[in-house]
Amino acid sequence: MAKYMLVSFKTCPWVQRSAILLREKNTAFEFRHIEPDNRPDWFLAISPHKKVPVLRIDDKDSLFESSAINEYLDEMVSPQLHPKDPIARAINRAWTDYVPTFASAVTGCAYAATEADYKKAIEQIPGAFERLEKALVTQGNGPLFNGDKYSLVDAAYAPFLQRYVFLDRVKKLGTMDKFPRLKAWTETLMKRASTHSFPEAEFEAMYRANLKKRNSWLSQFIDGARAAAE
Ligand SMILES: N[C@@H](CCC(=O)N[C@@H](CS)C(=O)NCC(=O)O)C(=O)O
Repeated sequence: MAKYMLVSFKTCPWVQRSAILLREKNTAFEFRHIEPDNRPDWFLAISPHKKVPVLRIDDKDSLFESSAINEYLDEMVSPQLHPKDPIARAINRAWTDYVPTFASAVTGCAYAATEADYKKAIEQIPGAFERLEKALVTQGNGPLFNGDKYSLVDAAYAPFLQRYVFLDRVKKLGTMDKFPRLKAWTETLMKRASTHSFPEAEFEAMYRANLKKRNSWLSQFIDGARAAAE
């Protein structure tokens, strides 16, 4: 069994995707958290873009980019979660490739500096949700992306669906209520132990602290809003 170290910033959603996969595969790993503002030289030497995640294997090889890491882990560690059927696999891969666009549509409002920018940012959310809702309906009845079997697509979206839930608690958006399959999928993933790298209330508090520090328009609402995971 290989020795894995996952290099991380505590609240990074891209790291979380790989941590989720390692947990889904019951694979032991060292979770090494570093500070974004103080990236050590040993990390800079193994991360070509200076980004997390990096998966260090047997103190020898270093992989970067969460999708590449997750595909590698899926090839190396059973059970294989990517579908065996080539068509299903290509469709899964295509939906995983949509995550960066989905993530910026759904969490972009957290970075808006003014109320006008916030309003413009939240206009992006229904379109992104609708695309995913249609994909979920095409895929079947859930509760996961491919039905009963957990997949790389579930691991890829879980961190971003979780952040939408956090943002909705800071200032009510309510957009997900209009997309029942997406809502059910999100609830399933939020309940799943593998989604969580930290106790839920602790993690939501970390997320809120980052949002507050960012001083975006949304930051002003944090103190008044209750975190449901508390
Ligand atoms: N496409 C990358 C994104 C990774 C990423 O953006 N990581 C952020 C932290 S959440 C990072 O390391 N940012 C540091 C930087 O941009 O300098 C992946 O999927 O791994």
